[in-house]
Amino acid sequence: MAKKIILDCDPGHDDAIALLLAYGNPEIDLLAVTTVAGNQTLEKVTHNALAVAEMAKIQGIPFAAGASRPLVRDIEVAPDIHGDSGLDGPKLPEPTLMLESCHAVELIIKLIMSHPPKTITLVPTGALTNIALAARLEPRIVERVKEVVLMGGGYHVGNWSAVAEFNIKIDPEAAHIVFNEKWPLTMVGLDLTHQALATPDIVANITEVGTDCSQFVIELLAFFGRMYKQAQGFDAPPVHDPCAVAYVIDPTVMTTQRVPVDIELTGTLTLGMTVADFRHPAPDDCHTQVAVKLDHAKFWQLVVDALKNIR
Ligand SMILES: [Ca+2]
Repeated sequence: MAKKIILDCDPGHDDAIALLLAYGNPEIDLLAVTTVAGNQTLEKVTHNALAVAEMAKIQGIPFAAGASRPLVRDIEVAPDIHGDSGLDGPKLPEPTLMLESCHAVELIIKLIMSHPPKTITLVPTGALTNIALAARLEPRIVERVKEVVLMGGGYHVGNWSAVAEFNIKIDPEAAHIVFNEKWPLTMVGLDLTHQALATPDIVANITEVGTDCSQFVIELLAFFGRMYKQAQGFDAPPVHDPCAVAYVIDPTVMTTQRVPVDIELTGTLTLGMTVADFRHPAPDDCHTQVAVKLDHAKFWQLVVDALKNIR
């Protein structure tokens, strides 16, 4: 049976690829796409999500816009990685898909409460603002979702500070809520996603698919690669967000380790750090795990296969 997910994202080059992977993989039933301010403003990332839908000819899946800023802090965006539009590089098609009139948080709650318990996986690939708001507005969703598989954080590495990753750092209070609710939570953090490099052989494999969508992905990766080289010195860009979707499709695409994780909210140098406590074996009630080692070939094959399915 296909795995039902809600993708909560801020496209964003890697979010766009995550969306294409979710849509193009037959084992995923994409119930909805919701957006949150992050890589760019809510208006821009929502436009980008709809433009990706247009590119992939996605129809019949609801898209809804969510939070336009973090819970407590001022909005921070990432033009040094994603450009002024949030999805610089390819020419974006003009969207024709209409947004849902409701807020993303309402849509998330409605879907979870109207489906059988433990059937929906939340896949956040941006700041956790919408997910935190949903958990506070309708606490029953916490027991009802199957699991949360998020891209964010890092147990040994940061990118927006020495120890904090962007999605967590820009809304640490939301992350604190989401990591402390007792749903099963898998953190696909930078430790894992820095292994998901779009190396030249991968780019060649995607080029070979030979569709409009694969060409779109090539142009995304070209821009993303230039920015990652410039901003962080990577020779090939780490393609973070599709890793979370890939884990839902096939958990054997990565190894994981159960470990308690909490979010630093008061550190002078460590705000937004995902603090993983590896000192002891994980306690029985530990509901969090972190992604450790990626099967690079298997991961990229999932992406290529999904692109082949989108015509
Ligand atoms: Ca993202």
